[in-house]
Amino acid sequence: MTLVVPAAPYDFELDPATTALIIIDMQRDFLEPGGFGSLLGNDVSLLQRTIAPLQDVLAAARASGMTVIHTREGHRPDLTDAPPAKLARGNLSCGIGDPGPFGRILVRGEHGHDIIDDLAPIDGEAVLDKPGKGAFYATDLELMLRNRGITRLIVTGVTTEVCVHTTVREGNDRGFECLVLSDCVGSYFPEFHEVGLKMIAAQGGIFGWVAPSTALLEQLAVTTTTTGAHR
Ligand code: C5J
Repeated sequence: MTLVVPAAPYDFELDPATTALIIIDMQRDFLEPGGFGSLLGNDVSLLQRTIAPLQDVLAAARASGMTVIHTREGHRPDLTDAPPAKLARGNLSCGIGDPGPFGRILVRGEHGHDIIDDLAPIDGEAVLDKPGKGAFYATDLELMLRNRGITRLIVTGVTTEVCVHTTVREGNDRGFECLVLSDCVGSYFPEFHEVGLKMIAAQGGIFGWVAPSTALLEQLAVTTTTTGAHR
């Protein structure tokens, strides 16, 4: 079943059976007060505004049978997968691997590294640990998507101009059609968020499409009420 979502720069067509919802890095250390993000002086409320719309999208995606993939940015406890340049960047007194308020910063298995309770994955949803900003770099994301016949991505999460943008660019170069939901992505820097979204849809959709979550939800509601879940 093809759904037509009004979007910029033009309608985005998708079939839930061949589309994946990608939820980027909705981790405690980025979103919760007192975590790594706020330790760096950021206002985490700018990211928290994405949670409620993303909960609605996640529920609708689950109901439609869409593939759901959650990502987490972080590293092995021995940091062997963290480039020295990434560890050194920023000259931080409390950076990656150091003990932080929610455990070691961006280290797998630590409380702060995990996904916030409001968007906790359920059985059957892949959780993809990524060492970089992009979800395709040094992960098996492309393999999972191709094996499932996925051609389109709904991209959500944080932060707009960093991990979301990098993932959209990586996906676009691999031939995936990406729709970014404007209210389900967020940045500590509102101006980067705004311009980041414009960059995606500019030039006829140079990296992809942008739409508010309501535009997708209205279409998904039609499928679930008329046909029930797809799979
Ligand atoms: C950052 C991310 N900003 N998930 N990570 O370092 O965007």
